[in-house]
Amino acid sequence: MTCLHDRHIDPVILAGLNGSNWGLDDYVARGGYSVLKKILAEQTPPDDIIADIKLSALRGRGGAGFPTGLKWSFMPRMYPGQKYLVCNSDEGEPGTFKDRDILRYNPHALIEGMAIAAYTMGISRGYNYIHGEIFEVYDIFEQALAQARAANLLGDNIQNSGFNFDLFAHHGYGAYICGEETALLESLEGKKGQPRFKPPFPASFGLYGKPTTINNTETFAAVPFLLKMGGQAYLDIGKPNNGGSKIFSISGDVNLPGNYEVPMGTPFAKVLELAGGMRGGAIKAVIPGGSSAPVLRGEVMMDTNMDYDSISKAGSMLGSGAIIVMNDTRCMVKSLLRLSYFYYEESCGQCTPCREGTGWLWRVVNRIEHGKGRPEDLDLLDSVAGNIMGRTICALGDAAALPVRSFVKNFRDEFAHHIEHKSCLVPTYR
Ligand code: L3W
Ligand code: SF4
Repeated sequence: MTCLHDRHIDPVILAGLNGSNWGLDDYVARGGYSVLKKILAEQTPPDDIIADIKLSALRGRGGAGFPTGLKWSFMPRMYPGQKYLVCNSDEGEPGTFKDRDILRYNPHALIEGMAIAAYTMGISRGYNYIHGEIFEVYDIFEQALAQARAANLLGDNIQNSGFNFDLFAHHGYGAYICGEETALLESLEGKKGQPRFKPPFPASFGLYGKPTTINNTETFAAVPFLLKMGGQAYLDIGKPNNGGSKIFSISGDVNLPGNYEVPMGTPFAKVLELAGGMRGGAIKAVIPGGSSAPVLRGEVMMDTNMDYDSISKAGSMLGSGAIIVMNDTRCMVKSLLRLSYFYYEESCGQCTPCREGTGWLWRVVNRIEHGKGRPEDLDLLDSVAGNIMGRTICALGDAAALPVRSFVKNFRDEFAHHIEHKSCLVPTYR
């Protein structure tokens, strides 16, 4: 089944989904598992696989954009004990809804990608941690695992190659912070999901203290296609340092919100066009990479391409590729109020700047929105945000501070109007 709102060009990860089934037969009919079978039959040297992935410039699709080949090369090869492979399907970033579609429509691409990763890094056990509020896709993934086991694509002596790898699904409970990789590991171990200090990184101290490689769902799902076409061809889909295609989840004031898989480096204007263009007003603001990424003015985005380097040059982050579009009827104070509350609510409370600062930010934005703002509040917001950034255990602190700073910087007139006139500069706001 395909979501009516999904429209794709040059699809790779979401390939073959329109009208096709997520099951094993359809995946195999589309050429699925051929890369894993070839690697196992030929006993491809792991270094060759890592070299191809490095060449492709595949970067982590969960938010940080860390080079995947480099991450895989961190895994100690000769480690005598258990090593783990973990997929982060704990998709919870406001605006992001791509990983659930991979699990819903193409779960075998993820399983094949993880099996290839496990072979490459010499890992025999893996987990897929799935966000607790997504039920339907959890069941689909469990069924896909059962299909793969029955076809000897998981388990012992896969395809008579001597390679063993089993993979299990784990359902979280819906806490946003468990998408942070070390909080996810704590939760997977059965503990409270709170981030650990890094370093040590999971590559050396991961699940149960063992070497662990964690990648995002979309990253693993890209691997079979990448290796089938070769690293150079995959790189050529995108642009240098930003290889391949990327799924963008586009939401907000557009006519056709949904997931769009396009080559990395596609102009934002083209993605907006695929999503049916603006709805209900002219473009005013865009958050280009999930709610943790700084908001940009619409006119800046209309001149920007969707890849890590271009978005970073424009002053924001590509993040997980969630594009939130706002038209000129939206009040930026009210929009920030909702985001601030989210981070306040989701802070795990371990570190003081985040625990206290996120609530402080929310309270100040709340009083501005409700006509009780003070002239000094804009400087106060900047100061509180600045005192959170870089002083916390995990990235949630920065993620709470960055939207505040960027909303106030790019739409200061709206905040000042709220404070001075006790009313909204956007009277048509719904
Ligand atoms: C070994 C080193 N490993 C880095 C690994 C590290 C991790 C990856 C990236 O935050 C961002 C955050 C959110 N030796 C290493 C090393 N690694 N140096 O590389 O690490 P890092 O620290 O750059 O990022 P992170 O802590 O993973 C992720 C942003 O993504 N974000 C979040 C979206 C969340 C979702 C969701 O729904 N759950 O999508 C969106 O923008 O703010 O900045 O694996 O171990 N020397
Ligand atoms: Fe918890 Fe916030 Fe500290 Fe992250 S920054 S560990 S969410 S208190």
